[in-house]
Amino acid sequence: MNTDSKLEQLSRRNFFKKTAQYSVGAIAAASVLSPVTMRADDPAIMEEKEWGTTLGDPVTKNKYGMPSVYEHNNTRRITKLLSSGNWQASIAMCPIHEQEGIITPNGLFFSRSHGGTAQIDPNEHRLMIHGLVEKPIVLTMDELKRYPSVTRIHFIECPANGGPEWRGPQFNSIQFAKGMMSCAQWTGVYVKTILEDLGLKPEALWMLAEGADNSHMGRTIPVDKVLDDAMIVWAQNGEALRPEQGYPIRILLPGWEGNLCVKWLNRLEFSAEPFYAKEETSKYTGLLPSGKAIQHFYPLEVNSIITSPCPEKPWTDLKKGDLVEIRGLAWSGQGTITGVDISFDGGKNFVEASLTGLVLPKSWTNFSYMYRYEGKPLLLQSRSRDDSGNVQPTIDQETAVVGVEHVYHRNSICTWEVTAKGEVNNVHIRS
Ligand SMILES: Nc1nc2c(c(=O)[nH]1)N[C@H]1C(S)=C(S)[C@@H](COP(=O)(O)O)O[C@H]1N2
Ligand SMILES: [Mo]
Repeated sequence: MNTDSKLEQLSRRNFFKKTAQYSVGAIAAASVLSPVTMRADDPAIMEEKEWGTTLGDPVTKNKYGMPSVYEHNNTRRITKLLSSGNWQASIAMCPIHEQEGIITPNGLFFSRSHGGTAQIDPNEHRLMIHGLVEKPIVLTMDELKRYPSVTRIHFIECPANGGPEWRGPQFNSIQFAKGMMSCAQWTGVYVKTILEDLGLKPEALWMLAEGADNSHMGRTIPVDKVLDDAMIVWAQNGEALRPEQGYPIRILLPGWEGNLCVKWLNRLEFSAEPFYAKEETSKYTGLLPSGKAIQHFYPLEVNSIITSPCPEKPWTDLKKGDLVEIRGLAWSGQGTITGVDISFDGGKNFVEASLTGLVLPKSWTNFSYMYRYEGKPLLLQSRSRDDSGNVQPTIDQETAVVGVEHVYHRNSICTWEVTAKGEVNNVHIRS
């Protein structure tokens, strides 16, 4: 059998399987989609507009291009509720409801720092690599960039993303409830490549990464992860890192807690024993209902969120019978997304969404489902799975294991309540 007919058979099989599962307002995959009402007599098409009758801006206007002024609402956002009393040790949340595709524009990447955004002169900056290596070294930024480079797409997520909501919804906003994450294409060098040159001693089991910013934030990372896929990155989406992301360099631990990805990186120290930075002994652990805590849990679990509709993108303009695309993001720090299911009734029944665009390990992945709007109240959910066999848990499943004092690593299924008017609210479903 040739590949084409095999594919055809497969898709037919999926088609029948899916149509059998379809419930409320679902669209058969083979039907012709016509999401807009046909209208060929819109007079706006005939109007002569100002931008068509006068000259546009000269190319000298923006040496560094900016978004259209009409996109002024698409910004990072801050709230006093998520700052520790000052705007230096704080967080600016990513507008993930405006996200198209899987690459977050650099100016919208979420930004979290403990001591403000350092403005570093790259000529003055150095990276020291020392401890249990044969050949300790201090590198300038130019020297670092002489090592062979790699380019990879990965998300960064603060493990506290969604953390304020363990006990119940706090924000009727996707940006504040889930915007402590972003995804970018990173360019840099694998730490293992540099270590081949420097020679890692066999006793080395841990690596301390430390930043040059005011917080001098340090995190200790198991050497296995370092030798797997840890990168020192200097570029983000085709240009130098932004200051907010750690210019001139940061460490990237794909799929692991965002706080391990030390920005403004200037020291890596290899050791036999973990050298815990002071915040690591009390913070970044997982408190369990028993009173015990998990000290080491670094990879972020399988997760997903519907970005359209959401509280910021309601369905209030839709009419009964309209076709609408449900869109969202799925990601896992433990592998590649293999599928996403959508529920309209708070998790009782599910149908399968399609994954659209690039499907990459430890990266955001887009999903889509065409839905016939019925103007009825819904409890919308997405549930993702990955190729390590993980399935996104319900709130009950998650809290049964980790309780509600846990703060970090919240990955349970989110629910949007869609009202009869098409408004969207952040709600929690518990049995
Ligand atoms: N040097 C340094 N690195 C740091 C931090 C910091 O305050 N200082 N914050 C960490 C935290 S808590 C997170 S979640 C990520 C956020 O990365 P971003 O600001 O690029 O989104 O950076 C981490 N790296
Ligand atoms: Mo964080």
